[in-house]
Amino acid sequence: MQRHTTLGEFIIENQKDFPYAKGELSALLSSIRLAGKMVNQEINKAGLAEITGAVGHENVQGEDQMKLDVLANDLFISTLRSRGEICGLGSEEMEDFVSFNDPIHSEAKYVVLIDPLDGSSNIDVNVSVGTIFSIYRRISPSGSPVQLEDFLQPGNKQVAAGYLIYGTSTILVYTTGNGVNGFTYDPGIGSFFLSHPKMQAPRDGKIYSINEGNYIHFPEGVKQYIKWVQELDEASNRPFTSRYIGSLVADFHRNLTKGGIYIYPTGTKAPKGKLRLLYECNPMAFLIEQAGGKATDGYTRILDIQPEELHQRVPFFCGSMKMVEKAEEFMAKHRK
Ligand code: P6P
Repeated sequence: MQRHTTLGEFIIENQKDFPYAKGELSALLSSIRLAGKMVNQEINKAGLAEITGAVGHENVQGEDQMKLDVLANDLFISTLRSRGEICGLGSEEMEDFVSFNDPIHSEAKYVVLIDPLDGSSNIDVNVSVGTIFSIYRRISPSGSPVQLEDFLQPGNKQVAAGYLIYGTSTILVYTTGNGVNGFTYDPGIGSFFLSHPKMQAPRDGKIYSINEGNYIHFPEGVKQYIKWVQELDEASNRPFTSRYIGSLVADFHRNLTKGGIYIYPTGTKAPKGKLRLLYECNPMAFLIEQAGGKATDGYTRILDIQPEELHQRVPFFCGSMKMVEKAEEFMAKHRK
């Protein structure tokens, strides 16, 4: 009987894709795989285990911190730390990065940036949520404590990035710069199996994802783009379809699969945009480019932006190449 390749087998078969690696990628991705299984388990029983809802205080982002946010954050930190492959970690849930300074970890070559549970406000209403991760080689001297500069690298220096989507099924999607592959979790066996090989974003599409409730706050270019997608023009498949889940990983995964564009622009409520450059936009930008799509801040390639702070926010236009290019045309035309 023909069976699918497991994630572990795939990583080993493609170990050569991870430069200078002696199994570090395997260890790193297998720790993410393990943590993903544990988070998946907690999410699936969230309603029963009194772990839904807010913990009663805000996180560094000024957002209500959900119990599962904290749990997911702790699970990823402990699992990533246990494999000894990273010297530090930055997370949406923590103001500062964590430095692993013991002799084993301080010699490790990699740092990880993570949004442990993106879209967590949706958990209580049983909507898909996700984990987003981004991996860099450290640039500070090996053996020394990790530095902020190790995390403030432009996205074009990422060595791997991916996400887990905890939805109708749990899927892990990642890239090491040699294409994008997706693995579906089989809870009965406890393994991830290759289900989406060599993912490619359709070059064009007709789904747009944006929170139109913020319309009055949008820059003129975005307003004009929304007007354009809503015009009747059969030759260009318009009006487009609006789909906005309120969970980046879910909207991104649908657009990657079917074609589409996700936009979170600046606005008076979010002067620099809402999404965080380091652990949301950069990993998603790496993935979408590897899948033939595009990601910018409306003007500049996301992966070329030089980060200045750990929780920096940027505007985000991401998805099918032709759709992002069209939105950029409106942004350029109406640029102040
Ligand atoms: P809004 C979740 O908090 C998140 O970071 C993304 O997952 C999601 O796309 C976006 O914010 C939703 O933001 O302002 O539309 O509710």
